[in-house]
Parts: sequence; structure tokens; C-alpha cells
Amino acid sequence: MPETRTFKHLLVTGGCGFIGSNFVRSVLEWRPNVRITNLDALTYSGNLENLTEIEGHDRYAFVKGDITDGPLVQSLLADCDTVINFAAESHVDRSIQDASPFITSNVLGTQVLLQACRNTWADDGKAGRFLQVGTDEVYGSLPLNEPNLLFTESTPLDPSSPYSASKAAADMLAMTFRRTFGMDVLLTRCSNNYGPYQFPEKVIPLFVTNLMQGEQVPLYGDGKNVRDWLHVVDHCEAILAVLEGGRPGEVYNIGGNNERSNLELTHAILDIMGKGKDMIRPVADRLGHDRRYAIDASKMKTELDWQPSRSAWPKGLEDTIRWYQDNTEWWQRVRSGAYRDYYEKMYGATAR
Ligand code: NAD
Ligand code: TDX
Repeated sequence: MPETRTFKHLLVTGGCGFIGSNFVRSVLEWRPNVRITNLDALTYSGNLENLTEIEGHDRYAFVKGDITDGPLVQSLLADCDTVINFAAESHVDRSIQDASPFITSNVLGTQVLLQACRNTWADDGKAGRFLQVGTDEVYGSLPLNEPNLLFTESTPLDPSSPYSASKAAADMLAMTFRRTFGMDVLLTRCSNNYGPYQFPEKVIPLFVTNLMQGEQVPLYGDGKNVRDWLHVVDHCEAILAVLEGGRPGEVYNIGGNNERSNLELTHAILDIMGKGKDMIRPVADRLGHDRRYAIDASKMKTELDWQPSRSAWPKGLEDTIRWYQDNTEWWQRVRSGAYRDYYEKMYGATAR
């Protein structure tokens, strides 16, 4: 086992999104001596309501701002020893409509963060750690007829969508700061997450909330595309394991060992919610739709002794559906767009 690294003050970017908010909440609970500053631009998917329960927490501060704002990032870094970059445009379908915000936030934003770390930590003579949160989508698509093929950390990058291309560029940039400047940079690449607080444009919360409103669910193409589903809190635990025990310059694949076709997933959701197959609406396929993602996460097990514990199927899915059923106000506000008014009223334009 590699030496365990401790840290005192984390700069989390994108902490108001789905995974970031689960991570902030979990780490405040799991590590009682760690402080967290959360830098988030509150784009359409960033939601302060995801973290209502920790507002006012004495080890937590929120800063509204953009990761492309170098001076702001550098001012925040002065007191931080670790950065974890969740901030990104994250939805494949949106990247197909317009790639430009993906290049700005995911590529330029990552470069600005890395440069600010280099400036700050080099000046201080301190060596901070930078963890880039990546995705399995950078590896491209696996065929359906070779079920034993998995993505390993050395699988060549072969992105299919503007989203995954922007994430691949960010990964590569991060690694150049390791190789060129010797910074303590490392990467994770995770499979599809599910759980509480996921923006309802992604398939699970979209389908669940559609069904709760009596609407059909739009299933792309033949429904045979396969994803490897991981509970978000398992992902947070894995990221923490990498932050504390990962080796600089390494990539760590994270997955649920839980492959499901979209059709299987849809049937499971319908069963759990007591709905019939007539609620499926077949729609045109996503352009460039990757057929199958499947992760070999054995490095996480052998090096860091991590494996998922909350992703058991269908229990993890049942728990997640129950969360959306118990939190109708949250998703109804998100879906109606009324949460924007909430931000304005509660925090104004430059909330801190
Ligand atoms: P999300 O869309 O729910 O959250 C993204 C957050 O980043 C939001 O709070 C948003 O306001 C913020 N943000 C976006 N651009 C910003 C900018 N320029 N400056 C500051 N903040 C900005 O996304 P998510 O699903 O939580 O994903 C988080 C990260 O994890 C992303 O990097 C994504 O690529 C990666 N990832 C996601 C999954 C998944 O299944 N959701 C799987 C693997 C990796
Ligand atoms: O309405 C839909 N109908 C449908 O059939 C939607 C939104 C999706 N789908 C299919 C497309 C995918 O095969 O469901 C699958 C999952 O789609 P998404 O929820 O959009 O996720 P995906 O494209 O797989 O990407 C997700 O996992 C990897 C996250 O959005 C990324 O941020 C992450 O990197």
C-alpha cells in the first residue's frame, strides 16, 4: 500500500453539481479535520440546494466563480494544499448541440486551474496535489460482441463526442503538468454514476421523474447500449482513496462492475416503479452513440483496497428511485427552472 497522504484544506471545483455535492457532503463527514472551499460557477447544473444541509458549516465555504478566472483561483489557492476538479460541462447531448462551453470549461478551465496551482505552489515552495476527475468515455466505445473486453488505464484514448474529447484534452493537459513541471497530478476515470442530486437530464433521474409525472421515457435507438453503473457515494469514496493513497502521475479507473443495457435499466426502473412497458417511447439514436463502456477497476482494488459497496443491483437503483420519490420538491424546482430565482434571492450575483 502506498503511503497515505493527509491534507488540510481542499479546493473543490464544481462542488454544487451532482458528484461534487455528494463528495463535499461525504468528505466533511468522513474527515473531521478537513476544510473545504467549493468554487462553482452555478451553471444550469450547479445547484446550491444540493448542499443546503451544510450551509453555515464551520469547515465549509462556498465561492461563486468560474474556474477560467485565473486571479480568483489563485487567490483561493493561497490557503489550499489540494485541488480536486469536478467542474465541467458534463452532458453528452448538450455537447452534440454546441461544443463551445465544453471547450471553455473543460479544457481552458482545467489549464487555468493547473497553471494557478503551479504559480501558487511553486512560489510557496509547497507541493500541493491536483486530482483531475475524468470519465471512462475518453476511451471511446467497446463492441457488444466481446464482453470480456474492458477499459484499462492503458487503453488508448479514442473519444466519440465533443464532451469526451474535451475531457480527454483535460486529462492530457493535466498529465503534461506532471511530466513537464513535476507537479503532483493524478487522474481518475469513472464509469456512469447514479444516486441523489443528479441533474434530471441524465438518463436515470430523467426517466424516474418523467414516470412520476405520468410521462413516457425516451429510449435512444435500439436500447442495447451498455453502461457500467456506479453509486455516486462509491465514486466519492474511491476519489478520496486516490487523493490519500494514489501515486503522482498515475491514472485510476473506477467502475461498478455493474454493466446494464439501457433496455435492462429501463425495465428495472419500470418494475421498481410499478409501470408498464407501454411507458417506453423509442426515439432516434444519439449521434455517435458509444455502444458499450466497461471498466477494469482492478488497480483500485490492488493498490488502494477500494471496491464499490453501495452499487449492488437493484438495491442501489431502488434506493436512488426512493430518493427522487422522497425529494419531489428538489427535482420539481430543478425541472421548472425555479431554482435560479432561489440563487438570486439567497445569494445574489457574487455569493460567497
Ligand atoms: P454536473 O453537471 O452535475 O456538475 C458540474 C458542476 O460544475 C456544476 O455545479 C457546475 O455549476 C460546475 N461548473 C461547470 N462549469 C464550471 C466552470 N467553468 N467554473 C466553475 N464551475 C463550473 O456534473 P457531474 O455529473 O457532477 O460531473 C462532475 C465531474 O465528474 C465532471 O468532470 C464529469 O466529467 C465527471 N464524471 C461524471 C460522471 C457521471 O456519471 N456523472 C462519470 C464520470 C466522470
Ligand atoms: O433520454 C435519454 N435516453 C437514453 O436512452 C438519455 C438522456 C440517455 N439515454 C441513453 C444514452 C446512454 O447510452 O442512456 C445512456 C446514459 O446516458 P446519459 O445519462 O446521458 O449518460 P452518458 O452519456 O453515458 O454519460 C454519463 O456517464 C459518463 C455522464 O453524463 C458523463 O458526464 C460521464 O462522463
